[in-house]
Amino acid sequence: MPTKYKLTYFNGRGRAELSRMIFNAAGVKFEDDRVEFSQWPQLKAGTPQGSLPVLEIDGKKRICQSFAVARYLGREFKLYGKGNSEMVMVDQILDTLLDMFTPYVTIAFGKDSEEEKKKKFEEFDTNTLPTVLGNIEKLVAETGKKGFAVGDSLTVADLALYVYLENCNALTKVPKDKYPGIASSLETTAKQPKVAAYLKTRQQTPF
Ligand SMILES: N[C@@H](CCC(=O)N[C@@H](CS)C(=O)NCC(=O)O)C(=O)O
Repeated sequence: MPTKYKLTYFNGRGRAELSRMIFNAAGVKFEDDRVEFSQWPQLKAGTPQGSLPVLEIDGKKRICQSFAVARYLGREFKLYGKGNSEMVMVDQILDTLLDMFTPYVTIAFGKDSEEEKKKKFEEFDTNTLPTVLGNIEKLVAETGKKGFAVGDSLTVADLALYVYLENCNALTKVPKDKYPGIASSLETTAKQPKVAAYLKTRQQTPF
């Protein structure tokens, strides 16, 4: 019997989209369980850490923390690099993306006025984004080949670059002359047949 996966999250890309992309890139079926905000107060206490996403495996084992879930799936489906030296490159790219996503979420979901948020997003685009892209570009230059971020085949690093740049409204803010490795990874990832099919048919949500 194939393993039964259920991924529970809200109806948005957010912190679950990387795992959804991994399932789709690997061609592995899963239940894409999306809960309404109105259901959440009743469900919260029953989750391992009071937060989503949660991955349930065969109706028993439950895993929380979005990056732990993505890493688990990436390793299960052989999308996490070949050997420890590629795996640590994938890890570094994922953790560097958090250096960008964490401040972005703080602005987007913070209590500032719209005017204040606009200023903070400008500051994000001027400082945070180029710093993170510069750091990731150096990592990609170390081991990326054939348009992939790490090694010579698709990994969770490529999928995470696509998902988290999209989440930070930055997919179009990666000029090829400045960040050739990242720009190539984004292009190569979107062209993978299973990923392309998913991107075409997935639910469209604002976040
Ligand atoms: N570090 C956690 C953060 C999880 C998290 O904050 N999830 C949010 C949605 S993006 C949530 O569950 N919010 C509802 C709540 O905290 O009650 C992860 O990456 O999974």
